[in-house]
Amino acid sequence: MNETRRALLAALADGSVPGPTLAERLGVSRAAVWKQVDALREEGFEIESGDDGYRLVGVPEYGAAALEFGLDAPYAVEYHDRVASTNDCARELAEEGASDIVVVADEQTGGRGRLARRWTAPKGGIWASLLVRPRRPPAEIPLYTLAAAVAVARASHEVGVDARIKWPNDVLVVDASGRERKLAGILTEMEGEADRVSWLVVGTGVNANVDADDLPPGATSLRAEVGDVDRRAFLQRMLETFHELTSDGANLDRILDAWREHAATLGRRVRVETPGGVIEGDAVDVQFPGSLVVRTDDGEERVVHAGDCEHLRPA
Ligand code: BT5
Repeated sequence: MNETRRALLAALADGSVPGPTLAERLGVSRAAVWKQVDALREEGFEIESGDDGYRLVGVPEYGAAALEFGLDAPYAVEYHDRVASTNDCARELAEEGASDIVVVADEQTGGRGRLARRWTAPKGGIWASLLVRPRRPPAEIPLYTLAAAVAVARASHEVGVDARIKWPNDVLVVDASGRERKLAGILTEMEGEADRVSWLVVGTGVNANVDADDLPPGATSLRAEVGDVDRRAFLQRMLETFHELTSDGANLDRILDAWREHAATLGRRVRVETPGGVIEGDAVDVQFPGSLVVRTDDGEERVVHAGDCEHLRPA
């Protein structure tokens, strides 16, 4: 969105404003104000013009301008109806030098999971990849992935879905019989040198307003759990939580506390496939920078940095 349009929306957020006042505040001509009002109407904003000036009466359901409007986090939005993978778009933007931008799509035709797995991403989901450049060493990046999982869990709670996190970053819904279904997944990609990240892309996929039948077996959606949600509000909430947990100067340890609050894995018997072999035992904690602590049957505590985790029934 261009700066004038953004400023215009911000000015209209508080109520009616006469055209001349808008022109003055924005430092543009009255004709330029009309032009931007027209452009906003075309994007789906409902703006009435009456005796007391212009008034914003409706915000579009989804899209770049809708997502940026009222977002309490310093991210710009790039929106596509359909794209291969929002992570690929965000990587391209990274290579062009961009930052603090989230690429959002209604549908992905080549969605990616971790380790070259496929991610099914039909229309109606929340498919979003945030590009940031944290001034942190690459070793701390797992914390950012955990923060994204916390962001999904919190936004889910707000729409009435008791979502829990499976280490490191699958978001699940557990039913009364203990069966787990995957609601969301996160794919983090980065480039950097040993002591500093150059760019980081956190790609989050949430099965939002999607039929469970259109997803792989073992998946669920917000629609299946509670009915359709306001994707704009949900994604804004996610971005705000992520920013709050990771903004520069923030104490990154609190990400771990927030993660523990929503964890499904802690206290469970787990089997983790790591690059170095399989580890089985009880998951006792998560520790900086996002590693899982597993107590094996011989009483030893193993610290697992990466791997695929399976929840087992209690031994
Ligand atoms: C993940 O991988 O869970 C990471 C998914 C990240 C998706 C987002 S969407 C926005 C951004 N753009 C992208 O291209 N990707 C990111 P992983 O832990 O490897 O899980 C992948 C596995 O989950 C697959 O092998 C399937 O078994 C299952 N799966 C695929 N699509 C799913 C879906 N929509 N919901 C639930 N499970 C799914």
